[in-house]
Amino acid sequence: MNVAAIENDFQQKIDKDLFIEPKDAMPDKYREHLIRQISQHAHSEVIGMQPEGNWINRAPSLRAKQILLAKIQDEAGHGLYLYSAAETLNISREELIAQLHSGKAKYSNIFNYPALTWADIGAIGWLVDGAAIVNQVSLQRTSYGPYARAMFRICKEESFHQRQGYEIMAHMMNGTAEQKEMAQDAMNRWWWPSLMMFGPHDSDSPNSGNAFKWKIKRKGNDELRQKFIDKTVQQAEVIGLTVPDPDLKWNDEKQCYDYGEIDWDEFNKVISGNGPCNKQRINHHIKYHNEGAWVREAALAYSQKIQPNAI
Ligand code: FAQ
Repeated sequence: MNVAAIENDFQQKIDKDLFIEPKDAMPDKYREHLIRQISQHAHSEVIGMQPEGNWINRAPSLRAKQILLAKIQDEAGHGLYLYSAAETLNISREELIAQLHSGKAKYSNIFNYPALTWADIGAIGWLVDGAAIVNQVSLQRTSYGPYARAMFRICKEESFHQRQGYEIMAHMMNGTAEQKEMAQDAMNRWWWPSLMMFGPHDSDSPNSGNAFKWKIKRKGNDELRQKFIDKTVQQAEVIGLTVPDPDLKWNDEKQCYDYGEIDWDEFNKVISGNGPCNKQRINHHIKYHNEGAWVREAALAYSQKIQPNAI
């Protein structure tokens, strides 16, 4: 088949809402688009373990520590599902990690902020996982089969993550004046970066055109952000937290909240490597990746011993 015939056949499958599977013919640009998005998603899950990992030894109770440990392990598992999905597109794990280390591949803006207090662990679970779920539920219907299937498994776990974060915030808002202040301070610092997680406005989103044509994205950045705001503002009200946006107002006509302008200069600074923790996050990943080289070598040697013909 020539290139035009392959593209035609491929687009027909997409238009019929059929999944594209690894062995199906696909345009190079679709493959590259997916590698970019899925690998960035995988890197986000793994780098996202760092701000929370910093609190395992300081969790305020054994129960809190067990929950946090389980959540962070889930994030590692999400990274593994997603790296495996990306590898079906004919790129190796080593190449994916090299792209992360060189800065070619991005990861979510949100993980370049520090987790300063225990309330930040609540805010991360509630707001960051909450934003991630809204995005990932819509990706369950993405057109690439392995990515969509990974999303089903991930969404089930993310909803536990969101609830454990909300529980921490609710608990603190029921506590002393200092605890309430700590929870509000975490809300103030994590709210705007969480809104940025959905990416630039649709009008400034260069990847959205092809993403919609190929049904990689089912909903736009702005629609998902709005959905997140509408459900989260109500949750904040229930526990007495104030959303740090003076322009936030219910719009009766549109039946959703109007909100203030996002600081896109800050977003661009953070995603181009100049946020508060970018260097720390990547240096940490490089250090432990290098220290873990012997584990990868041992696992490879073992798999070759039991399966001598395996590559
Ligand atoms: N951060 O043209 P668009 C989680 C970049 S998982 C950094 O709109 P697209 C779970 C974008 O890559 C969180 N960069 O791009 C957890 C592009 O640059 P490029 C991760 C961003 O792909 C919780 C440029 O801006 N979730 O949190 C961001 O169509 C707690 C233009 O943007 C996913 O990755 C950003 N927020 O739409 C784990 C979901 N937004 O690549 C641990 C899957 C945009 O051309 C602890 N990804 N950029 O150089 C997606 O749905 C999409 O990729 C979007 C961006 C919506 C993020």
